[in-house]
Amino acid sequence: MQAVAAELETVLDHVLPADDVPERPVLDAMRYASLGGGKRLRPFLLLNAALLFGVSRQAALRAAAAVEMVHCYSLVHDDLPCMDDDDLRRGRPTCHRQFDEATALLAGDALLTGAFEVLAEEATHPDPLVRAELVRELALAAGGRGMVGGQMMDLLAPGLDLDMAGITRLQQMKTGRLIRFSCEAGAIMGKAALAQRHALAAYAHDLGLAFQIADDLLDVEGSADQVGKRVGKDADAGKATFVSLLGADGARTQAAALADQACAHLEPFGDRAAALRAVAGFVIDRKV
Ligand code: GRG
Repeated sequence: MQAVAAELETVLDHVLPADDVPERPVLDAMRYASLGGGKRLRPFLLLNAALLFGVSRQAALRAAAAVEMVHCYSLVHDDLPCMDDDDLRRGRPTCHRQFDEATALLAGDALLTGAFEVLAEEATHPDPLVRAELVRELALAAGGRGMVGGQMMDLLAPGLDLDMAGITRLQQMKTGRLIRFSCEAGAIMGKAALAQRHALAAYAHDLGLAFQIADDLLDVEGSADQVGKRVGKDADAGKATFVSLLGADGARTQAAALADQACAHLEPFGDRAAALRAVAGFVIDRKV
């Protein structure tokens, strides 16, 4: 993952504008929010899924940069005073703390739109139909029926009294859809057979839920120093989570079962999917 993170850094540095122009603060804020931090899980998934189908590494890294730009936008907006109102992200001041609220809002907007610019460029894929499908699928994953819809449910959650089915739906939209896009994008770029794409989508579905359960556990059991962001947020906000419904041990057992199930979906790819299998273990054992 560190090796992918280093490669991604170079691509992000290249695609993110850095001009000495009057509007420079927003460009600086975009770079601040997306360079030099994060686990780069989604880029790792995208790259390794793409490599299964012989996609060029450079092209896959561009699509990986696009998905990370959307992820970083979501973190910037999620941290704003009108959302979670957080001061710490990736172990550093949040974007609106480092700059100001308006600049952070605009930086998030520009990261989101910039992601589609990157996907639409020929260097990402020679086939315009593939580029169009990447754009459409990322829009679906990030929009009102995906991440944004999940975030809306999350804001409403303290008043919703969600059960397991409700929390699962919320999390699948809020974090799961972007993870699923990351895995499916590799199949789209490699023009994979539908069955192979479905196998990756099923893997991503289970991995995304395992990832979210681990996130809920870190929110309860981790420290801000360790995780790089404020913890205890869900309990403070009175939100039901996988941990509040299943208990910490029950949540750990469920995350492990989901990680195993995720790996089982990779069976058609044999040993070539070793990196994707390994990341399922990382996702549930992670400390950040
Ligand atoms: C504001 C439109 C909008 C959406 C925000 C994804 C999201 C929706 C908010 C993030 C808040 C959050 C802590 C969600 C829990 C799971 C999650 C996405 C954690 C952060 O992702 P990581 O752990 O972060 O991959 P790094 O920093 O490693 O990239």
